[in-house]
Amino acid sequence: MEPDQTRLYRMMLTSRRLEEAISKLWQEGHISGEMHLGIGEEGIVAGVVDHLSDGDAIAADHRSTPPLVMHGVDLTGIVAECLGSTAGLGRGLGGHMHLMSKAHLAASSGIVGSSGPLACGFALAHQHLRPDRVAVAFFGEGAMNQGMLLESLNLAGAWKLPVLFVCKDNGMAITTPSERVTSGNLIDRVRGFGISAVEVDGANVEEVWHAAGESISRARRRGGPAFLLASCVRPEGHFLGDPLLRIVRQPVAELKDRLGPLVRSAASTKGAGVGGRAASLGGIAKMLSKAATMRGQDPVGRLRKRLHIDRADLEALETEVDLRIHSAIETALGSLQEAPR
Ligand SMILES: Cc1ncc(C[n+]2csc(CCOP(=O)(O)OP(=O)(O)O)c2C)c(N)n1
Repeated sequence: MEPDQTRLYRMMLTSRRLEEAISKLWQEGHISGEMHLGIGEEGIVAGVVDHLSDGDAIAADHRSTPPLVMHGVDLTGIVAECLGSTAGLGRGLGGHMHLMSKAHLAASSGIVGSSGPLACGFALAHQHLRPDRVAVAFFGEGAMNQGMLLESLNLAGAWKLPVLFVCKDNGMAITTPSERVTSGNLIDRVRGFGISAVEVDGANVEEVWHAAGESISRARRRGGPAFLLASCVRPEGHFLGDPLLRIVRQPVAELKDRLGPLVRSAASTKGAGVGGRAASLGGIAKMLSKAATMRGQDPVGRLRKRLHIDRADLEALETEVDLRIHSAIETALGSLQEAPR
């Protein structure tokens, strides 16, 4: 069986356009605090969520907008929650890192690794109450070094819980390259728990779709948990306003005020030795060049090029998505006036 490319594209584009609109609201000062986007992860999320239906559960991380959007949660409720409006999914109390919808069995948390135990809880309930339903946990590769996630893998394996663990691997946990803090190989680590583990190109939604489909249908047949390691790149860095990316995009303007402190710290006799400082600067340079090469890996753009669809139908689809997003943003902003906190 092959995926419905147009449906996947609609899911991914809706999430992308909504997050772009949320990014604009953040830049304009409508949203306070940090803002983590899932831009760049849409191929992974769509390839998994397309297999879910009513009664299946989602446990998401701090980048929870894409899974909730693609699982059919109300767009206005999501935006309103980001804005802190009482019309939000959690009455504006949780913000973007704590999006949830009881009706969709979807919840998220900013505590790194917590989607593991949350998904296991959903899956344990499924085993007792909804035997053919599954739970999906989304998390970054940084979470793979969190105790609670490893405990979840262990229990899921021991109890044959119907969970799909989806690790979105961008190789970086804020500014820590994951390879520096991760021992061994993640696929081997997970197989050590007796769980089937597969590696996929997360920018190729069809590849994710096939791998996720197999794992999810096995879990539905009581075949136990599975793990997907899906690579991705995130063009907006860790959060909006990421200083490393600002330097890549506007080196002259951004380095103007930073050059002095950088030179002073390099010349200082205190702190790490010359070798240690050179290694840190090398690490930063590596991160910058990685950020600069992110553009060719866009899952949405890659799928658009492969779509078998008439030009007019594609334009109609994109216009429809834009109108939907526009309406959600306007309604969410309007809710601030109607019921201010
Ligand atoms: C338990 C816990 N420790 C630390 C943090 C701070 N923190 C927020 S995001 C993040 C990095 C997570 O990296 P990863 O899991 O790879 O996800 P990514 O942000 O790259 O998507 C950290 C350390 C946190 N929120 N929770």
